[in-house]
Amino acid sequence: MKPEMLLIGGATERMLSKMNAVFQVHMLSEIEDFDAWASAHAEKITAVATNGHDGVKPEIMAALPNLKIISCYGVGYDAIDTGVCVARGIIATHTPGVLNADVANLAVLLMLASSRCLIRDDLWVRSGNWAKNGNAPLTRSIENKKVGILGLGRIGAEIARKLEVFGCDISYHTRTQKEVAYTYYDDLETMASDVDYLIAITPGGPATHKLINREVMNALGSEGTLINVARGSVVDEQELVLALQEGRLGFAGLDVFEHEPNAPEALFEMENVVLTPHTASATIETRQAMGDLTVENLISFFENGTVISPVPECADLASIA
Ligand code: NAP
Ligand code: 8YV
Repeated sequence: MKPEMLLIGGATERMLSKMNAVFQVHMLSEIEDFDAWASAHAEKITAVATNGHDGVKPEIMAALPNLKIISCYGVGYDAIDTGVCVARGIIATHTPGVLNADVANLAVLLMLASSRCLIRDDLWVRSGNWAKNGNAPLTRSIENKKVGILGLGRIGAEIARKLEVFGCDISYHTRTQKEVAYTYYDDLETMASDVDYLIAITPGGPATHKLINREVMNALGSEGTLINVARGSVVDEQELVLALQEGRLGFAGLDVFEHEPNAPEALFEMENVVLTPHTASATIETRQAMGDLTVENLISFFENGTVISPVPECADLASIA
């Protein structure tokens, strides 16, 4: 008898074929009446696979009395209540490390695209503006600029390392100072007032909720650029729109938003803003590595009781599994 699992959200063909080989997979997207499905199957579900966006809703957690493992396709797991996991002895796993390079690449891409006005200049050529009106206005260089990174973990450190190539002067803000050569700020607003670019790459959740508020954006200023590859919740989005509209903040490169898949329409017309649809890790190579790790965590748990990459809150549970 294969163990039974619930798949929340999508999965690649590669993930599905590996999951189907080991598990009987129930797909939430195909369940029309959840309560009816739950009364027939919920007791047999011991595993859930999900992603950073969907997480596991409280009512689904509550409906699965024998859940033992939640495997998240993504490093950020703010949509999974780890307090409930620990209390119920459920191990949550995620996909740290394998996406660092591509997420960092998108942060650098957003910096370059916003400072070099990539979208405007692409349109300049396509629209015939070049031939009609001549050269596009000059843009700004990222060379030797001051960059403040909010969150210097696995990905933040990779962003810093990549920006060294551009001669950037790197500083960072985290709750605890790291053993690195970059300048540490224990106050985010002070760092924002000292830098040209502020890059957010922390986890989401209550501890980082709207850390980038009106004061921080004002401190970054009318020549400053905000890059957000963390979570929409880290930035006060209403204040972001106002700051850009009123010219208190100069530029923004945004991969994540408060109410995905929606982004504030006010941003759509802004030439000083570059938007991507939460695609920092969305390369074929990185998504394959994330998918493999997501499935390997599940299989490892059922084969030998261990997991490869538990979330920190569940590390103790994982070691006694
Ligand atoms: P990580 O290694 O755990 O690093 C998190 C960093 O954030 C640490 O330096 C941590 O330092 C800092 N931090 C946490 N809470 C903070 C707070 N309240 N104030 C200031 N700093 C805080 O995580 P990671 O692997 O780099 O991933 C970071 C996050 O990036 C993920 O959780 C996810 O939300 C986001 N992400 C987004 C995408 C995307 O597609 N856009 C892709 C991957 C990841 P301290 O603990 O010392 O504060
Ligand atoms: C994913 C992410 O796109 O890893 C993360 O935290 O935000 C992205 O890599 C997300 O998990 C949705 O699957």
